[in-house]
Amino acid sequence: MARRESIDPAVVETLAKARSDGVTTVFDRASLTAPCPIGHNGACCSNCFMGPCRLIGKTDVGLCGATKATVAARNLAREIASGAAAHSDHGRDMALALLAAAEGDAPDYEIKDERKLAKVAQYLNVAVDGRAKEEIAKDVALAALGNFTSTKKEVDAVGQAPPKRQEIWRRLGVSPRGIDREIVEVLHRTHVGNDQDAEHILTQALRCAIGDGWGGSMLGTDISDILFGTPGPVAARANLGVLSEDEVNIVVHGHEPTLSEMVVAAVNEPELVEYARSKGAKGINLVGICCTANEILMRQGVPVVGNFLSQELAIVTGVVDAMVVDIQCIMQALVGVAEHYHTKVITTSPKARITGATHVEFDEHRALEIAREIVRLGIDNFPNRKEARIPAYTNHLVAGFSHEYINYMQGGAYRGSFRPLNDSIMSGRIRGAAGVVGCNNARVTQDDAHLYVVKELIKNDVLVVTTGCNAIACAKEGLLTPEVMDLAGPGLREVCQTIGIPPVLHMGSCVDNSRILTVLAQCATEGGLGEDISDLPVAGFAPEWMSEKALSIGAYFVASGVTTWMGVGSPVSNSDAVVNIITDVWKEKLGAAYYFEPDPEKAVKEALAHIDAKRRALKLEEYSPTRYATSAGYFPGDYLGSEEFERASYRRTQTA
Ligand code: BF8
Repeated sequence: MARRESIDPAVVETLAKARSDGVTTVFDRASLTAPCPIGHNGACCSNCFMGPCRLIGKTDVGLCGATKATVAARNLAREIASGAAAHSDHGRDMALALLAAAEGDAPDYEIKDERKLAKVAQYLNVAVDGRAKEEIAKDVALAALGNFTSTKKEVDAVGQAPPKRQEIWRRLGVSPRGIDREIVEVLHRTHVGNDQDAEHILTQALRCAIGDGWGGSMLGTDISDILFGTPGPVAARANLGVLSEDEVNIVVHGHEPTLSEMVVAAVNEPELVEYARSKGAKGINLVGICCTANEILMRQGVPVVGNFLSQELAIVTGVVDAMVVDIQCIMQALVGVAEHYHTKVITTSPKARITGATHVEFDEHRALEIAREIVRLGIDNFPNRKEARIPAYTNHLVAGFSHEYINYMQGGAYRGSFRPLNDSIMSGRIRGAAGVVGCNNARVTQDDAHLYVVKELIKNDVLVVTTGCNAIACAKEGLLTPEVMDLAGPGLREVCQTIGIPPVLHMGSCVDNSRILTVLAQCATEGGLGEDISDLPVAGFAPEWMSEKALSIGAYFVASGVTTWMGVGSPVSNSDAVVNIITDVWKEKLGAAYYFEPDPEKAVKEALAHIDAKRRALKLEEYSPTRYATSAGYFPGDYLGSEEFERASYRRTQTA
């Protein structure tokens, strides 16, 4: 039986259109090209030109003598470094934008959130009293940039972690000294003939990943909040049905909010709306894909077209007049797909061009002017539309759960804290919490594992926080709404109803996984759940990961004390020694393990057992699914009985 490609009906419908249009997409290429069986599990070493050496069969060392363990560890370390570089370079760009804004060189940006500015100033040791916000912002930007190139013992941002975690990092020698430095050191150590002890190599990979999560990514998130506002709940819609038949559709795709926020401003300008009308359109419809979508969804409520595997299909609808891309997760194939339709693919980053695309280079000093130019290109392209078909699928969602808002919603402006959440976990109303994040991967059914993991967790009273492409999968399925309470276990449901939140909280883009770190740090220091993140009954998941960024995120979750299950397959399974290091050895050293488990059902089972073990270690009430919210069988609202609940519960697709 052929593998099911996606469980998203909008994707299935549009994929059929692509095929009847003679257009090839990632789904077809996944059938045509199998993953390289040697590189896939860490058996290939291409670190010098004596190779690549294939450590398979009777060959268990490379020409230089590098063992299976060294090769698998070096490959994983390099992948983590690349992911950390991507997130952190994004963070650096946000710091440069803040600097330009503070110095008056980027007139279209402003310091929107002064409270956040003061908070970031505090952890970067920047004085605030009696100073103008521009002065503070300039010093914050310079201090942030200094964290990348720091020559100190450790970067300032790491001070956000619970004290006990910081001690562990110092003891193990993994506290990052400079965000850039740790990335460079991974590349240096993994050069031929250098660090050749798998555990030692992977210790440096941890240091690099911590520099990403608690450094580059955290700075990226925090500075975005300063410039564009800290998110609070917003309602929006998701899936291919958000595209419009009679308006100019501009799709922003990529990761950085600097340009996309300006596009939001431009499409609302009356002159441009009028210009769109002059071309026969009813208006301008701005929508997003991947993490730049998450950024402007979280702050502006801009609708989301889809996640990673939906990007080509947006063009296949025939109604995308401009697809505006910046950095990361943008398929080169977009240009070829666009040739079959009328879409203009516009690259904008000085760091990322695609042969055949139109390039309009973004410059934060002229941000709005460039955004207007890009929008005009889309409008000019509207009359070129040919045959179009938009699948009639959208779902409602609520997003915008920054850690600041989660704090606020548990007591308001004056009494906000993590106390109610901690209390709910301690009493067993909530069994634990999980971060479910990460990509789509064309080797597995799109969104299937994502939705299975999330639905199983909330059914078992585990509160879910989500980011990245998992968040978009949840949005498309309607899981980011209070209506989904029917699928939550009774204790979790009661808590969510009391606070007025869905059981699945959208916390933002992949860089915003740093928000999850902040929530974990606050839960650990609030009291009652131990003193460190590794004491908490929590788990991490990336059920459909594919990018190096996902590996870095997984590694910094583990380094922070969160046992994490990555789906799809293992990039290190060629070496039992490396598998042992990242699971048992790291569990011993860091209090958390890094698992690669392709079976999501097994992963959820293991994670629930892990959460229960953490509860026992904290001597908390034993979790019982029937203790809470069962008084006379009454649930406020029109909820399902247990039989219907079982029937409505998500069944994972069986794939052959
Ligand atoms: O940074 S989840 S496919 S879009 S890498 Fe990319 Fe993966 Fe999606 Fe966002 Ni994150």
